[in-house]
Amino acid sequence: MSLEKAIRCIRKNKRFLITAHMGLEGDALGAELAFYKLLKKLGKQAIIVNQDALPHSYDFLPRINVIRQYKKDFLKDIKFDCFAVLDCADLDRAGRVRRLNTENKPILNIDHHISNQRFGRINWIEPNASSCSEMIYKLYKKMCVPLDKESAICLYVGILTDTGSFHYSNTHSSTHQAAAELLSCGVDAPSIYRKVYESIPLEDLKSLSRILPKIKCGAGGKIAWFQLKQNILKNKNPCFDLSERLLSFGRSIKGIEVVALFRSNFSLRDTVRVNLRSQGKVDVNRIAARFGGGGHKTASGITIKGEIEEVRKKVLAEIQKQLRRGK
Ligand SMILES: [Mn+2]
Repeated sequence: MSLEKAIRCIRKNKRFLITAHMGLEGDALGAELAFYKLLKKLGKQAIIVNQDALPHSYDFLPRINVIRQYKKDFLKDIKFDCFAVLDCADLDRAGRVRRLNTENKPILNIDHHISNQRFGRINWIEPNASSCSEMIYKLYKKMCVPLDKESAICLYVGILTDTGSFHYSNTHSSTHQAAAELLSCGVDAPSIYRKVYESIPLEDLKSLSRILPKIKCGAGGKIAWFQLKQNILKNKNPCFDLSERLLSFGRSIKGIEVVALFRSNFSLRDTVRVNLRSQGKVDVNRIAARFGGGGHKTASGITIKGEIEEVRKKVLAEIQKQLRRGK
């Protein structure tokens, strides 16, 4: 089984570079930090490097300051034997960090996206896991590494955010079992919830109220979408973290099957970032795959080259096609 292979890889190697996908969120950060901690407990060396800056909303995660941001020419002297990529369906999602693997060190690919491209030397992929964090939890158990409060907080945040607080269809009994044990390690669930979901800066709430009226609906009320030009966001903050909010507002509309969010990309010019969410009838991983993206059946993402208007039309047409097929 690939979990065993992952464990062998961890035991065999000494120095690890850990990374996750661009557009950092709870699962990527939680899994990275808990994996880092596990390696440290096993007496290994580890460093976490991401392309993107840390979103301030996760400042409360224990040891978040060990995470470093990629810079050109940096880390030239840092040696590692294993390049661990977490929560990435394909290696491109790691962004420029992949350039650090100049010596082609073996890649350990740990992920739960059904669309995972198996780009690693070792691929431990569990499409049924709620989150990458739940997989790292499994790693702690399998390797008999004791959980402490800090890693428990990180893992809990990853599971919480990737399951939309335990209500998406990726929430299984194993997910609750993992969460239960994390709580017994001292995680304070109400305080974590408050930090993750009820700490919106007033400015962000105001921009949310400006963006919400821009919602559009189509296909007889089955598709909702937002199209955001860069200039709608007051501060061109690449850590803009309201997309998840917009998507969940979209999902909560009566009768909606698919929600799409189209954004001009900040870090990559002339591209559009598309996020898709489905209530289950439409497989949005399949839609994303048509445009070179991927993810899960009910949540996926794509980066598409082109002008936002034209990208929106193409993607919406594909969603409608799938909707008709699903009838
Ligand atoms: Mn994830």
